[in-house]
Amino acid sequence: MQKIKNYINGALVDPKAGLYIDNYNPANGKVYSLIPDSDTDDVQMAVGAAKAAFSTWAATPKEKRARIMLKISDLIEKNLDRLALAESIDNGKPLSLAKTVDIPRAAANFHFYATGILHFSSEAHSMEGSAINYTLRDAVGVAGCISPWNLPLYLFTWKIAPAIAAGCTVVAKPSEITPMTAFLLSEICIEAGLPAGVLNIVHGYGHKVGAAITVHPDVPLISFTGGTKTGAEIARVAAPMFKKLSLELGGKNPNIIFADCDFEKAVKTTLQSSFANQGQICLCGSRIYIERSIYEKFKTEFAERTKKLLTVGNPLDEKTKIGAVVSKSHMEKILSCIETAKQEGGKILCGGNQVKLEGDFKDGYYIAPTIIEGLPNDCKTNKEEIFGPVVTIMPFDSEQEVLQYANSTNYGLASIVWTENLTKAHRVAEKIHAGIVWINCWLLRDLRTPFGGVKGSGVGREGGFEAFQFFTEPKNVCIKLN
Ligand code: TXE
Repeated sequence: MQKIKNYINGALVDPKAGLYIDNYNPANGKVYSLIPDSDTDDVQMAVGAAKAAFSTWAATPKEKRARIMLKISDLIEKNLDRLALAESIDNGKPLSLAKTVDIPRAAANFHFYATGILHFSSEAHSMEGSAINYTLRDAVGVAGCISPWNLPLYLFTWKIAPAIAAGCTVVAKPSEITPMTAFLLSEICIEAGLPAGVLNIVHGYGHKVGAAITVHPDVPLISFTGGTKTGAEIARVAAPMFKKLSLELGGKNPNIIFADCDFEKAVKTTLQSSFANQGQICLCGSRIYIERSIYEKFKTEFAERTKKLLTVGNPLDEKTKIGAVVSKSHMEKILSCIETAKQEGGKILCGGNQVKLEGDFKDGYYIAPTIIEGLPNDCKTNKEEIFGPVVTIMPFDSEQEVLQYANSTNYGLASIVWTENLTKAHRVAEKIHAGIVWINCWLLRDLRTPFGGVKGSGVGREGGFEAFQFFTEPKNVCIKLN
């Protein structure tokens, strides 16, 4: 049974206490590897290595930092098939999705930030001949990066890349549910010649390793993506220590479909935005609002294609569109949410059940893509994040009504608007409370744009040069000229 290792001070090492956690393959419900059950001693070692490496790495010319990061990006691309297979086995997502989204995006993250740092500049302000001010942006120090299981390597590198590009060193913790590609990234960093201590990866439980990173006095900054509850816990610990915080949390995103939409595009993309990655993307459009005049037509077409096209199966089979959800407990959580929806008066249009596959996959964690109608907008199902292949649909009669629905949750991460009316598109976008509004598209990402949500979807922005501002501290120097 493969035992993966921590990556500390440039070496692959076992956890000091020699304890391990079972790592399950969600496709068949079997343990297929072991991950370190690390603790505060391992975190201490990692922070020590990151601290020792910081001053040299921060002083390394950005061209050199960029060169090493571009090598990492190239090696991720070169190892695409191996990384995609590992991602699919670890997470349960279709292999085709890991190959086309997760792993290419991990390479792009390193490439984008390696090149971006070469153009990151700050400002100078002249005081009409009496003084000059200039702003330096120094790397903050040791960055704590904690990431979730839904897009394992994609989100792990989304934090690490800007941090090391900006000159920080990193102690990173992937989710204990999907550690494999983070481990393979360690091997890639060694091969790319990343100096020891610049990136340290400590595997293990959130309440042990994640909590130890969060509370460590030598880690002045935490970048976190995960559940809103955990984000609140991290903020509770980090705030009194005045740490810089970026919290990328959950979402309950509205997908608003006006009658004047491009119907075919709206249906096709809504299949994606509802069920990609088994609905385990914080950006999925899980609340679908359809203008009443096309409600029946859209609902019928959407349900038909969901049943016909979105085959649930072995994630490694190229035909599979819906793989396994990430864990047994998460499957049970999603099934209980579907039960709640029924109790709240929801009518299941399709799905609503666990899928039992045959043979090797009989113990896997599969849920049929589920569409629920007939719920009131203010019910629990329409308020809380389910994070699975489950969407609700309902009609609306006016722009005002649908905006009230859209803005009615404690989340505000993303939203989708379908209309061919330009004025309406901009007017609606301006009124939606969210960090991102996609118009006639979904998950189209320009990495230069700020990324993050409002309300319970988090605080701070990652992405683009906002990420460099997060991982550096501005220092203003003012010189008197006479
Ligand atoms: O997240 P957790 P989980 C949502 C989604 C999901 C829920 C829980 O609704 O059902 O969050 O998912 C580490 N101190 N999203 O359990 O627990 C943990 O080990 C420090 C949305 O995966 O938040 C893991 O590495 N770290 C989200 C990471 O935090 C702690 C994507 C995330 O785990 C910790 C994922 C602690 N006390 C889930 N406790 C998105 N926005 O994309 C746990 N961790």
